[in-house]
Amino acid sequence: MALAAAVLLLALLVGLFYSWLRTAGLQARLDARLDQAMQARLTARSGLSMALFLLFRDRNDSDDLTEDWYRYTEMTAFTQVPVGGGSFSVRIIDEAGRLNVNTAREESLVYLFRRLGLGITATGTLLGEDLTVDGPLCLAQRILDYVDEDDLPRPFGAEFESYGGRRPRNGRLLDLRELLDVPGITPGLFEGEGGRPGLQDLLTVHGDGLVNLNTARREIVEAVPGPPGYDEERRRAFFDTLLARVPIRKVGELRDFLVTYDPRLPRKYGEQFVVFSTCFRVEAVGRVGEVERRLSALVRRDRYGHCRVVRFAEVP
Ligand SMILES: [Ca+2]
Ligand SMILES: [Ca+2]
Repeated sequence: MALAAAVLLLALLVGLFYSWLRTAGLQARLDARLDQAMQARLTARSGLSMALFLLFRDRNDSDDLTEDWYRYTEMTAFTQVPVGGGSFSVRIIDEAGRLNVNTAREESLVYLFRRLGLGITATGTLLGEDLTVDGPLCLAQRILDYVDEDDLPRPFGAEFESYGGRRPRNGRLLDLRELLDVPGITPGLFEGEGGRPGLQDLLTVHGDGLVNLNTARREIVEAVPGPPGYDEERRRAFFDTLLARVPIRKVGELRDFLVTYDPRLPRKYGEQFVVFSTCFRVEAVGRVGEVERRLSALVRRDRYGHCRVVRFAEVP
């Protein structure tokens, strides 16, 4: 009897021991993963430090895509920078190379969306309307209704009654991802799909609304209202000549070009552009083993190169 009890007890102990071993192994794996996550986070921060250093070192009067801050960070997409047991890649995005959705005019958004073929055409019955009529116009008007303070929908727009209990922002956006609340704006439309850029590649909510000619893509430069009175052919010739001069190093150089090209061009047209930027977004990815951590930081830089991180977020 005593022997049987001892055998049973031994079997129980062995069982418990193996169970403990399994739990301990799992815990060790969890600890290792947490440790890797922490390292990946710190590695991403190294990417941010590199970006801040490059922006700080860049102290001339203009910003363009041939400069170190852009070239060196773009290279990390192909060749990651090793740090400790991991590596990072980092991007610096000039917010002045995009249209500011808080200040943009309807004609600018419509032009841009038409030019790039962005519109709500795949979700034809989302609001019970035929949205295949003019997707780019619908998209622009819905965005503008979301931002403007009133509750009066534009002909193809959407206000309170289209939000099903939620509300449009009816004010300046603080984060571009708020646009995902607008009916019809899908993650694909926001992030880009089918070889087309997404809203996140074209729009911003930061800055004063002036567009940096040196860093904006051609469609965005063309979307800035004007030059007034130009037909399509004349516009094309104008932008061909203007953009062939990029990078423009001084704002005076831009003014001189415009006056020489067409003395009748209103001064106000040229005043919508800049060649120097003060607001950048840094996106860094740290990788350790299989674990990846992302961060996004909004950086303001003054004329002397001093950089300030005004927003910082870990991207889930
Ligand atoms: Ca510069
Ligand atoms: Ca509104």
